[in-house]
Amino acid sequence: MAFTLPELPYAYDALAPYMSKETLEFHHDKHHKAYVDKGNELIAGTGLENLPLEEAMVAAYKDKSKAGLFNQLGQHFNHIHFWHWMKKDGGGSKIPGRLEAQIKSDLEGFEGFKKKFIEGGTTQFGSGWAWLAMDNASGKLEIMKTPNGENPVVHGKTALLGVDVWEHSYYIDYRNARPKYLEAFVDNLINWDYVAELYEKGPMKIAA
Ligand code: MN3
Repeated sequence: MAFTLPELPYAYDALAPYMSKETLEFHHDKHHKAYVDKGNELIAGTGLENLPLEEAMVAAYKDKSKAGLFNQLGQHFNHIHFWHWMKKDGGGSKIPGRLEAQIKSDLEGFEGFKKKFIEGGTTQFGSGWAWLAMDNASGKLEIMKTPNGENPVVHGKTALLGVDVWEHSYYIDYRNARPKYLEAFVDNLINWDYVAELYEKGPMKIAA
């Protein structure tokens, strides 16, 4: 079962001016496509070919000889969700009820979330991601940052929201101003309905 590049859930110009058509064309059509193509190439003959993406990704992460494969599968997973974590006229503090209540108790509300999430993305040195994650054991919400293609899933947590802080995600629109990109993401792009949908599903169980 080969991995395939999903289409964007909106038009290429839908997120402008916060994320331009040019950024989405490069990011989706070139970068995400390369992870899919390289992932399909590297997974051949590993015995992981027939697993669902999430299981193959965790298995590749645990096997250090498969670090190259993990990078592609991690990034494929991250980007599948990343496109849905944004929408036109998104962002801000209008968060669906139950999720809002837990953000209030675990992260000091929207303002606490925003501060920690932007701080996570800003201080991730080099390429990587910042996350709103749920710990699978405690159910608690937390902010994380990870390098390269890593994500909360490989650390036993559920990824509720992630922001790509690789330069390819913001350099065309914001140049080196990563904090400005992160602020625009939080204030104008987050698709809270999709975040809430993942939240309501609860901890992501991955067969080991
Ligand atoms: Mn990317």
